[in-house]
Amino acid sequence: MPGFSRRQFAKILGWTTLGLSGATGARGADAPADRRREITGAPPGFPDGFLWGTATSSYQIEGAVNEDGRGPSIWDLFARKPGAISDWSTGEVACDHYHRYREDVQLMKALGAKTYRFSIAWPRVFPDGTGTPNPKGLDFYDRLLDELLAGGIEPFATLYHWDLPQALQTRFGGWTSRDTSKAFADYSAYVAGRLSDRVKHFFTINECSRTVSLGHQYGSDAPGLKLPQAEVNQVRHHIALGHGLAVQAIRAQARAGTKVGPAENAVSCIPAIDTPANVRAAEIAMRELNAGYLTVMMEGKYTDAYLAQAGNDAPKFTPDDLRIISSPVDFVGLNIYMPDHYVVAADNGRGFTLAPFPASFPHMDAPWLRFGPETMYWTPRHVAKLWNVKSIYITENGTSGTDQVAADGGISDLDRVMYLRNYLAQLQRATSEGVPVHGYFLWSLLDNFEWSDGFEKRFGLYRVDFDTQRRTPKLSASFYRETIARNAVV
Ligand code: GCO
Repeated sequence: MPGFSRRQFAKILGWTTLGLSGATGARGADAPADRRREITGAPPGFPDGFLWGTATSSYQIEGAVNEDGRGPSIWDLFARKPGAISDWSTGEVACDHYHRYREDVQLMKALGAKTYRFSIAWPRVFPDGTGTPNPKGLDFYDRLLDELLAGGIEPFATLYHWDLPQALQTRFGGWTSRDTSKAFADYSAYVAGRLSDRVKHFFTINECSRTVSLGHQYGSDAPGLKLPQAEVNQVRHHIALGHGLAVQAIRAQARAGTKVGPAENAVSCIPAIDTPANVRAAEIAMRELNAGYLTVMMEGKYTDAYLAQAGNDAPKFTPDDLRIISSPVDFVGLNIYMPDHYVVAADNGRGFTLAPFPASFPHMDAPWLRFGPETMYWTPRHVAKLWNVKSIYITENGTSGTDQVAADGGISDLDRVMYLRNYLAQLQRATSEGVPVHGYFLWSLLDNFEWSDGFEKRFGLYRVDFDTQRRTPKLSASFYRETIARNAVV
């Protein structure tokens, strides 16, 4: 290529320090941020100390549903209902992680991951939901934590990732009753008291919003209810209350320095075109459309518009409930997969309108999973700005794909690599502008039981053959290892 030095040429193509040298994987002191900028012109990557990890949840990977005194969860019963799961599977065995966790921690180490987000199965700890804890209920997590810490991987634990003890559903109607909010706080206090010697970060409830809508409104997730609107709103309130009570209970029981916050899939609102008026409109929309979740947790009140729209169906609550729900948190966890809305400023009393999606808007392997990487920039930016949040974790992000195993055994999941590269570039944009995102948990380490999609949707960096339980790294595992090693997307 006459006229260009190899380095200039690399810069034009956007190649990286590692691409130039042909090295694979090692970041080391020879690729500091300023050198990367000098060579590639790229932004300086992620902040030092950024926590890279993967995420999973108990019912989706553990299996062993009848071992060591575990009680049934609402998902055990729901998955057995004919037709509830598209391939008629259950999480009875899933990834058999309960027995293979040592191997799985090795997979995390092979990625160079610094952290891991997993969830604790409430029905292992309290098979009846409340009362006397199962003496063996935390043994598995004790072993897992020791293995993680020995491998230099920092554990982040979610207390509720939807596997409610069935006993509470039967006894109280689950989250339709505030007794479940209280039971959740008691369980959280017990777990935090026992595990906070090793777990320094707890997430209370994973995706309140999905458990409300799919579990209690549309019936496609456990417990499979289709409640009238007023009861749906009451369930939403009880779940938010459960979060707040758990925050307080953890603060009372855990060792000093333990941190706690929610892991929510906030409704994401993106300026349709990036103008100051649309950005402001997107912030207003973000606050309104999350009124029953993050907004009430952060502000301690339901917005006027939320209550007006709910009318007679508005949840019943006391001022004390709102104080509890808004107990101060140490961070906000955000599950970010797709853009929910593109927003345009409007002079309509609300301040915004939502632009309709054309049928041709791109999406990934699942119809719900729109491809809109900019949500990874705007969502944490809005959360930080609206509520002055000082610490954010991306608690989930990833995509399913139609992964195929080639004759040589390789899995060339280029669509997942493309998705991750673009979303992470937007996250890098956010952190380089000072949005306080401190870590990222890729969903997921392994292909797993994808709720009502059973094993038909695969989200893992590692393919799981569910007949043999063999794990095989996909191309995206190499991509993620490189990203972690460089602490940058280029
Ligand atoms: C959710 C859950 C995960 C899913 C993942 C992919 O957000 O639905 O937290 O359990 O498996 O999001 O759909």
